[in-house]
Amino acid sequence: MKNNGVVNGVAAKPTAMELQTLRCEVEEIVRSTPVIDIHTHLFAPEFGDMNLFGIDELLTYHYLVAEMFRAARISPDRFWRMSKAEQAELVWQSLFVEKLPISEAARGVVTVLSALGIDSSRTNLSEIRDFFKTQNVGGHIDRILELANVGAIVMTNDPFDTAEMEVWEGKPDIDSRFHASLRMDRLLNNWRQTAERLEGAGFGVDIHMSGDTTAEIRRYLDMCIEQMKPLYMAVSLPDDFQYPTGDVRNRLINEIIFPTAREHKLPFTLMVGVRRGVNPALRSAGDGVGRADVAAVERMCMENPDISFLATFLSRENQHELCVAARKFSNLMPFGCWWFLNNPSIVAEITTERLELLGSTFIPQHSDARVLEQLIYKWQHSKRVIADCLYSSYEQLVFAGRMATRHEIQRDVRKMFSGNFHEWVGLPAGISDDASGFDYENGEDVSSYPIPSDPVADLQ
Ligand code: RAT
Ligand code: ZN
Repeated sequence: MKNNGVVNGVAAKPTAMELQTLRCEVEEIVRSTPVIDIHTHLFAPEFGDMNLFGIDELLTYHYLVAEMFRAARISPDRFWRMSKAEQAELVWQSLFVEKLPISEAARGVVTVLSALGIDSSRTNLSEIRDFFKTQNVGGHIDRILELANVGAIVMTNDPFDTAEMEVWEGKPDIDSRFHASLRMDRLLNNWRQTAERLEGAGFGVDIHMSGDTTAEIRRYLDMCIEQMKPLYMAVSLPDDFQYPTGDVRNRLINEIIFPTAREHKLPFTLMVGVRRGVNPALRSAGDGVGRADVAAVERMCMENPDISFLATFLSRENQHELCVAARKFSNLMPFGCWWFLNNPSIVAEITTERLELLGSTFIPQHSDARVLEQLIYKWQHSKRVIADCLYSSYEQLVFAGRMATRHEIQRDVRKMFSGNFHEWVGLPAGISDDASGFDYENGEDVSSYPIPSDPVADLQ
């Protein structure tokens, strides 16, 4: 295209071939750009049994358990009395054998198995189990990260979980691809029990937040931060969350979370709109969604301009408002298509909306993986959609009169898949590389990171 698409002041019409080339380029760049997965429930291998992988874990993922209850007529009571192996067999039978696995979570298992060379239509569950049994943990993690093209992972670390804290107290030498985040749910959503727990552990804490309570909780968190070196603090919040109010959660946020965020330069991540235990009998599969008030987050951003916030909302209805809020507050970073939104149709809608309102200044996705191999499908599926949305943006730009160069596309994609987060959390050199290896100052690729040839493409 001549003159960058503009001839005599009029945008030149691109040829079909030019658009096809652009499309291929965008798809290839999105596929081959490594991501920092900014929110997962995965654990580094040093956490032993908490590091979940393998077919039985994949099949008993709570997204699939919820779908199984619709497909198989079994009572929750009976299901929860089964062993994990029996539960996995029931999920396999009801969602993969008796039906085609067309839901997003079920298709995800098919994607994972295909990536590992297993044809799920011809292989029975015991053969699949044999495959996973023969994998060596270290090599398996490397292979999965390479297939998913994930360079770094942020775990969800609960400072109020006894088993997890025992691991941290042993000062493990954590696999450098895994980073911590400090999850505040038990503090902010379960204050009474957490206060009692801290009191039991010898901290001067009382449920009325009197005396030294604030200082004592801060002392505990400072110790955890010293141990875990988290990249951010995070909380999931209900759909009726409000700020500011005088309730205990608001007090804890103002008196503990914000001062801690300031002192340690930690962003605060808000995941808003979950309705926990809508159907408690389904346990972890029983949570639901509700439309939340984005203005509560706006007020937090407004009152705390020196704190960086990451935010994701669970309700589809909140997505547009979140984009508008981010336009008003540059200390707010929208991220991810969370949980019930992580379906191609909704990812497409949200990503397009964000590109239109925010350009490349957001983080399009996180995996929320709980089982290692889920990284493959969550990223492969999302990246396809994100590539489509990005291509549409660049195509419209061409029609407006500007062709994007390969370098410019790479710059955008790298920012969205790692650079924006990297900057947000101030990931210091040395903790981990920016997986993209991109030098934002000079616009050069200075990566020494081993970027797999084209792992996702190989799967398609
Ligand atoms: O997506 C999920 O797996 C949910 O169960 C939640 O864990 C959610 O992502 C959260 O972090 O609260
Ligand atoms: Zn999560």
